[in-house]
Amino acid sequence: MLPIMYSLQHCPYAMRARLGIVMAQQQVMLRAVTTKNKPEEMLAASPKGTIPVLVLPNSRVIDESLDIMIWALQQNDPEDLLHKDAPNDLPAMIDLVKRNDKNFKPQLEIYKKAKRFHQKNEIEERQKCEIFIAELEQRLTTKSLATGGEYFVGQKPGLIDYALLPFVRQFSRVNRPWFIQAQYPNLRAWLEAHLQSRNYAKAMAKYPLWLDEHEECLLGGF
Ligand SMILES: N[C@@H](CCC(=O)N[C@@H](CS)C(=O)NCC(=O)O)C(=O)O
Repeated sequence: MLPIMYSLQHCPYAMRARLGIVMAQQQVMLRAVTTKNKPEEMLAASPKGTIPVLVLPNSRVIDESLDIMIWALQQNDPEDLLHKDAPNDLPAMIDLVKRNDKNFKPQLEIYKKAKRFHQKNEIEERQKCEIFIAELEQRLTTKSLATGGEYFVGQKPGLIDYALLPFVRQFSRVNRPWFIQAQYPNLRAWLEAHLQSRNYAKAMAKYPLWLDEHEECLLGGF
């Protein structure tokens, strides 16, 4: 029996969880849902009603996207995204993900809204987002000079890349003409490389809605 994962196509948290599953080469049965029509089965497993939700065959429920990633990579981590030989890296990665979720993501929502409704505060709200974006750019640049590689934490790519990818992508798409010429060349190159990768394509494969067709589909595995 495979784990079941409730997922939402463009939700950045669900994207993060799917990326974790793909990078860990795990297999789950994916149930594509919408926020307007959450399945009873999902709410019974996780009454707080956020997506993604992973239900393991032993009935354990994991309903935080970062925890789903960590669970998947603890099963199998072929690219050592948990950096097992550098014990300080995982706490540093988790800390950065938490700052993304707690500070950057809410500010990103304000920026998106300002742009969508042509509010006067678009630039001001974008600049608040840029505090985090500039930190990411700086991390890539510093690492690049020191080690010849471009990493957020430690000496190689990690869980952090996949945990932040959907959010940086959202930011880049709010005002694309601006982002393309903004002073974040390393972050732009990092983003482009990921968006063109096979793993990203796998994690973004489209599934029919589970409620409509009661059809669940396999995600991950090789
Ligand atoms: N902290 C949660 C956040 C997940 C989350 O907020 N997902 C959104 C969709 S992108 C959601 O389910 N919102 C509830 C709703 O819209 O009803 C996680 O990391 O999994």
